[in-house]
Amino acid sequence: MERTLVLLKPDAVQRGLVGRIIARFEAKGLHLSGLELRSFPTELIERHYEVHRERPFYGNLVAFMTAGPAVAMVLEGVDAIAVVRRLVGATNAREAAPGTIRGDFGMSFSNNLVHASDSPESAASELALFFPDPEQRAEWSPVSEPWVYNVAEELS
Ligand code: 3AN
Repeated sequence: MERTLVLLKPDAVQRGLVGRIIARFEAKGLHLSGLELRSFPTELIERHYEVHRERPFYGNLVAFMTAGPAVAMVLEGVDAIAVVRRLVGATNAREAAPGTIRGDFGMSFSNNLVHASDSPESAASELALFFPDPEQRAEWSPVSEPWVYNVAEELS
């Protein structure tokens, strides 16, 4: 099992899309092991987007991400990082493929609804940033797991 960090950005919260977006991840077969809605402090968002600090859109990105509450979640599944990235779609929501979350719900490059970790290294550091306390998470296995996966081939 792999874990990935997903953020539902303030536009997803303000537009009332939180439930529909989470439902897509759950329907796919991923399961939640952490979930929190709050207004994230500027310093945390700045650290999260540290790699973009020199880019021209950095200031707007931090302002947007701190303009209202957002949802942070931990999603688990086999190959969860790559699976979630494919469900989310391309960064520019106008160009994201129909069927992806950004492709179906977004029209913006900046206000693109979702963040998802893009590698095992970024997942590890982003999970440590947004879910530093083990008590923020719940370790559990869905009863559906042996039906979502082929146990002999994929979970052994
Ligand atoms: P992704 O979230 O698809 O991995 P990144 O990590 O390249 O995209 O960019 C982080 C965030 O910065 C994006 N989700 C988007 O909100 C914003 N962003 C990236 N590139 C641009 C750009 N050229 N103009 C405006 N915002 C951008």
